[in-house]
Amino acid sequence: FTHFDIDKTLKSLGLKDINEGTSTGSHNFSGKELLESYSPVDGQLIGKVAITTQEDYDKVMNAASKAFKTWRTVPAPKRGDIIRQLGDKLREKKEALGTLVSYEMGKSLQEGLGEVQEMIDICDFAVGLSRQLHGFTMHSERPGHRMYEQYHPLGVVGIISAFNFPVAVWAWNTALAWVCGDVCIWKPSEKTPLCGVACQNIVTEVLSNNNLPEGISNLINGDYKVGEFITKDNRIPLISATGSTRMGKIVAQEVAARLGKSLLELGGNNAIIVTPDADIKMTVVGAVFGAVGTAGQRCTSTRRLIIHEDIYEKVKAAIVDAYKQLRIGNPLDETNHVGPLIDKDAVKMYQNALKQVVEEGGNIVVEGGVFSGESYKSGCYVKPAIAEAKPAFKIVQHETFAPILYLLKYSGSVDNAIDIQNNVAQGLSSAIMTNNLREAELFLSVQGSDCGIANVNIGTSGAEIGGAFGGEKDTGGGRESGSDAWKVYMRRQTNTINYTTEVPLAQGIKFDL
Ligand code: UN1
Repeated sequence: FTHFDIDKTLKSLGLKDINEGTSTGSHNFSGKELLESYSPVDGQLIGKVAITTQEDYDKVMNAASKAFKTWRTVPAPKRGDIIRQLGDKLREKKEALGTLVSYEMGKSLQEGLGEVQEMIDICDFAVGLSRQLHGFTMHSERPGHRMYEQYHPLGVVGIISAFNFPVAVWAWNTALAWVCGDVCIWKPSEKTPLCGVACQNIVTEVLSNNNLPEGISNLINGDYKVGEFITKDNRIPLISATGSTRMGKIVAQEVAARLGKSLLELGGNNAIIVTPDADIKMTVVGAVFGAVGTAGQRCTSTRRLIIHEDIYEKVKAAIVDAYKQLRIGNPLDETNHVGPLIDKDAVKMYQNALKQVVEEGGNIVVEGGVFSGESYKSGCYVKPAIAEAKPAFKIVQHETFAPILYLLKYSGSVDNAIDIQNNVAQGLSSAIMTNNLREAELFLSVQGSDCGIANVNIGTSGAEIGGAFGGEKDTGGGRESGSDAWKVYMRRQTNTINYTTEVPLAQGIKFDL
């Protein structure tokens, strides 16, 4: 493909040539152990990033703590203006950053650009929010007293993010944390470290243009051992972690052991219920994009279709037909729908899941497989597959980060489909396809979906930033992004002020001295 020049992209994002080693943003840790980043697109080494040592971390933490003392005194709307500038910079860099996301992570260029758009959107949201960090006032029971609550910045916020959204998840967290007056330390996935450095470079430029301390934004790199620097550090009141349920359970325990707060956004096992009143055309678009978009590596990817028996064969035929039109290949080629999986371990997990569903009695209706040959030489390109399965299969209960869609059949009323849908450990995203108002409302009611996201007549993936994003049960319970998700990044203080010359006690207690 000719329209894509990796060197130009890397340069415009401030990333140096391969082999030179890349500094951790503005902190130059050269001469250290290096993390290598290989593209799943073509298997090439893209760059190397220094792994953060304990000594480096101490420096980062000191810079962050110091920067917090300055940043928290900047009025929130002024902090919002810095985020506005970040949004402007991201608009400028959208093409380059979207291209890097696509090349380092493997999602289609459209989706890479879409991810940068999500960053821009959350910046815009945060700018408005910077004038709306509201608390309540309440009436005191005591005469001459005023009561109100206010929100103060928390301090240093730790962010752990996953490879599948290598830049947007950072932005969802930082844009809010920064307008709230916090400073951030980010550990991106060790599978997408260059995206991390690119973002750090962008924000460092904005901070330096405004003479602000660079410790407002910090980047550390490495695997879970580097993650432990922040999860176990009691100077960090909040850890926001996105990734697998396995990772989240470890992080939650480490953070809880020191009574820190955690915001967890973990695995999903998202289903679309297709009722006899569904619009089949809409169902196909929602389900196919949900299942194969980002090669099935979104935490909101559609994993299960729960279809009523009366329309089961019809829906199955339409979906199988749509799969025939999918083009799998280089994600930077815009005619392709689906790019590679992140790495060869992910390919193994995909293969194991397909083996397991057959062993448990499932029936493959769209055959999987790994592509080989020159255009697929990274070994990470797989065929999106579909299997007919039973809700209770172990593999159907499990989140496999790959384009595998399970077809499940239900009979009777929509309650039965809702039961199947809810009967998994995860609770992130869910959807119903129906033109029947009663079914739709039931699905959204207290007896309906138990997920953090429940949609009608759209799929499970592709949430907008304006809503709170996250889910229940094994998904971890956290909410990021829009609505009032900002509150977790601040500490609430209740204030009572007495403007009389008496000191009456609450609850009418007499205490005469
Ligand atoms: C994720 O997969 O980690 O709703 C988040 C969506 C995206 C976010 C996915 N906006 O699919």
